[in-house]
Amino acid sequence: MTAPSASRPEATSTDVVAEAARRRTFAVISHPDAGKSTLTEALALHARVIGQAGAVHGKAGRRGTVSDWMDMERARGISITSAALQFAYRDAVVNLLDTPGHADFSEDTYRVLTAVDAAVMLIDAAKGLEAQTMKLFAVCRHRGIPVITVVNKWDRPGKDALALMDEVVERTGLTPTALTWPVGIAGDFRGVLDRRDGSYRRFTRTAGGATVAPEEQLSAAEAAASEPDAWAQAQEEVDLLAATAGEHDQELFLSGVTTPVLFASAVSNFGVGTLLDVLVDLAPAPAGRPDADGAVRPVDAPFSGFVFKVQSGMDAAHRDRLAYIRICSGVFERGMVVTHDATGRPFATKYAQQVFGRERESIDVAFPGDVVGLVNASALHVGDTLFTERPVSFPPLTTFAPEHFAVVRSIETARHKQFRRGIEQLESEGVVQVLRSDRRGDQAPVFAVVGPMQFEVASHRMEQEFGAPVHLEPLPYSLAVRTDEASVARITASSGTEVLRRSDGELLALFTTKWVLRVLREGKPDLTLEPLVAAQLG
Ligand SMILES: Nc1nc2c(ncn2[C@@H]2O[C@H](COP(=O)(O)OP(=O)(O)OP(=O)(O)O)[C@@H](O)[C@H]2O)c(=O)[nH]1
Ligand SMILES: [Mg+2]
Repeated sequence: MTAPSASRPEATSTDVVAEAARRRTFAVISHPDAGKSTLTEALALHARVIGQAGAVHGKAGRRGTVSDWMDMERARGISITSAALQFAYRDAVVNLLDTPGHADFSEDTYRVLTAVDAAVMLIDAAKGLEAQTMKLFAVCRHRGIPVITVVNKWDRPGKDALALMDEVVERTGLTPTALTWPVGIAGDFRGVLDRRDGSYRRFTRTAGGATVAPEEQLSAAEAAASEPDAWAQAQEEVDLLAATAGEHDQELFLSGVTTPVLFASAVSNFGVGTLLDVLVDLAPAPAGRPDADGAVRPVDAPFSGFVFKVQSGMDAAHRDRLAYIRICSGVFERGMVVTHDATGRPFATKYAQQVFGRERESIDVAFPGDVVGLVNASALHVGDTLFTERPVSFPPLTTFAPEHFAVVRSIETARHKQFRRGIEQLESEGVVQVLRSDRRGDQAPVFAVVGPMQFEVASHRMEQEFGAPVHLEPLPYSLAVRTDEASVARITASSGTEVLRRSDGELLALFTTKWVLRVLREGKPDLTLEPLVAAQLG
């Protein structure tokens, strides 16, 4: 911790523990389009930090959610990059990260999942479990992240609620423990039966779902009188459920055996208040974090945190760059000097900000679980650790193996400086990986990405943000493996291959097909041809 100063007394260890205990840091995740950004906004609305949700929801005309701030996101109605929102609710401090659902941006989602203590998984009531849903459940299991499941869009015709629960059990292996149960079939959402006390929470629609939907709590007898059929059906289903699904058990939830389930309609703000309360009541507070050697740094250890995301272009007027830090231990005080593990150098944290979508304001103090933005911290890269006193390095973040490659050239040769700067920035944010070789030269580096939509984002940002319009020429490669200098000449002697150097120094051999790679491996078994990462989400 920093030395006590007259103006800002040092927080005691008890403060840190108590402050950490108030934090709830979680990601909202799902297959594309299940309603993450809409739910994010609805949660902020319920916490009364925004006055009105995006008025007109619906892809074409909606007014953009707070977390989808990029012009491309607003134009297309999808999330391209994750967004952080911090706000207070009840006695808690909520750090919410809205992630992009599209597989092409899954590396961003994956990084966010390294920085949270829990996840809210959305399932579209009409679609059930989809491809990305399955991958994300697997990532959460692998990382030991407890998941709260929300069946969303219950205001629209969809699947049967019991069938959805069966799907969860059969396909994820998790036991769903429904905390609420819908009253009214999908498409006729009247309210929920709260399984915790047997009461009925009746929702009232508001115009366009723009404001908090009033909720009344009725007893079972009152519910039976007011909605005889729908209530009876909900009761019947809940009885059936009791036979198969378990009750909530905090230990089993935290250890990833069960997932509490809630029913909601984010667009109408139904069930959102209950979710917020469940997050505060059940989601885990920050705990000590294992370092790269597996030793746990407890929350009351001296300050530590790591960078899980870098983003620029949030503020068109200032063109600044924000490094998002997840605080793991200790007290963060703006202005404190910390050590940057990658360089061993001191790093001054003069410009620290609390983030709310694209809005930001200066923050003076932060605690474990908090996400803090450091402005123009150009030395910081994704995965870097910052600490005070006792040194620590948290595990490096996995870089995904690219599967699409394109040569990038500046359309206007006079704008070479802007071209270089843009490429450097996109690379440092991890929007694309950049590969180079002597043969191709510095004017024509190669963008390497997990999914082709990353090309569109990169090309759009090169033009809009850096004033360097580019032309992308796709290359025929579809996979990359790690190699070494000694193998290069013999690899490139085969057709359908090329070796380039990534800016982190790694040599990557690219192949048109896995057959080309296999033939080479079999013919020349002594070559270094190693997978870049063991497994990936995407
Ligand atoms: N009917 C209905 N529509 C919803 C609900 N929640 C979200 N939507 C709509 O579904 C569409 C997608 O919503 P988003 O919140 O952008 O979905 P997302 O999961 O953030 O999408 P990506 O970030 O691109 O993966 C929008 O048109 C929303 O208005 C809901 O509860 N009911
Ligand atoms: Mg979104």
